[in-house]
Amino acid sequence: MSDPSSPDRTPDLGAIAGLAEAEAASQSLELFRRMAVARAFDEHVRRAQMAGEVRTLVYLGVGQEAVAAGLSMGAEGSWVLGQHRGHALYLSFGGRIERVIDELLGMPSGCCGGMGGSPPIHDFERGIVGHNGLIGDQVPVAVGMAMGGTNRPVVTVFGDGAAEEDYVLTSLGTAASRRLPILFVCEDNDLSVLTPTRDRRTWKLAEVARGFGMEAVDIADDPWLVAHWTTALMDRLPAVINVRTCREYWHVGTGSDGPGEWNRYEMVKSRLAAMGLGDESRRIEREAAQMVEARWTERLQIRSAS
Ligand SMILES: Cc1ncc(C[n+]2csc(CCOP(=O)(O)OP(=O)(O)O)c2C)c(N)n1
Ligand SMILES: [Mg+2]
Repeated sequence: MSDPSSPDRTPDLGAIAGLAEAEAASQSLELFRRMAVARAFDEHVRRAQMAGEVRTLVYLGVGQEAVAAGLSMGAEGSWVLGQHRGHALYLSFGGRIERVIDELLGMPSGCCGGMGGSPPIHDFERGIVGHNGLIGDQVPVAVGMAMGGTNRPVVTVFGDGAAEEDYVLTSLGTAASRRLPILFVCEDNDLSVLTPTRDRRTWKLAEVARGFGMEAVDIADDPWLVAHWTTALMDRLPAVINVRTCREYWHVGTGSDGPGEWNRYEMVKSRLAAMGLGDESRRIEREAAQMVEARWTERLQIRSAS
């Protein structure tokens, strides 16, 4: 029986040599910009919650931002339906930042009127649908959208825990049988709350998907690799991408159990430096942090004045 946790949980799973180096510098820097904005955002949310400015429950995706960044580079213009840990997905797909800040600050101008908090953040005009908290339920909803016929492809993102829900597995089967235009992306951090995959199941999602007759890949969260497979598979839907990634903070809230198994963000920065893009990436990182800080300050002032 295969062990889904090991030895596949490596930062090099599925690596394709020369992929990053073959990419145009502007694309690589945009990929990193999306990661930097998402990371600066969630680090700010963490500090804001610790300072008492954000009171709602927050699901931080620090460590996992390469998945949304890579995916958004290859699936621009799609409907995207994510799960509760969705700030990076929202921002990478072009969700308006003030609407999510206002939501987390409990303001009526937030994307859910300040009543929903972290999971249901959405920006329908940009094709981003939020989550209601029932793990994996976005997957059958996304399949329904693809079945109903939309003017754009559908992408749905879910966790490795959600992959075990009966309605997620039957949704994969339905999409495979009907050849629906949908990309399933499992953001596989190896954890369902605190339970690692090896204590929950023996099977691998990519193998199950292939059994249903869909193309599927199992890769690490190298953002160039995620973008590569997203672009390739968008022409061959339905398909599944299982992405091994690492969560740096607790399931919910701001706590930490120490560093993840690998630090993709630092790895990407080192790679950019080796490609001669170190100065640009440092500038992008600085500007991302400044933009995030400025927007939070502005929204807090609006909240105080109202
Ligand atoms: C149907 C359902 N069952 C259980 C829960 C409780 N629950 C909330 S998050 C979670 C774990 C989800 O793990 P995963 O899908 O891997 O996402 P991650 O938190 O790792 O991003 C569980 C079991 C729930 N919200 N909905
Ligand atoms: Mg998980």
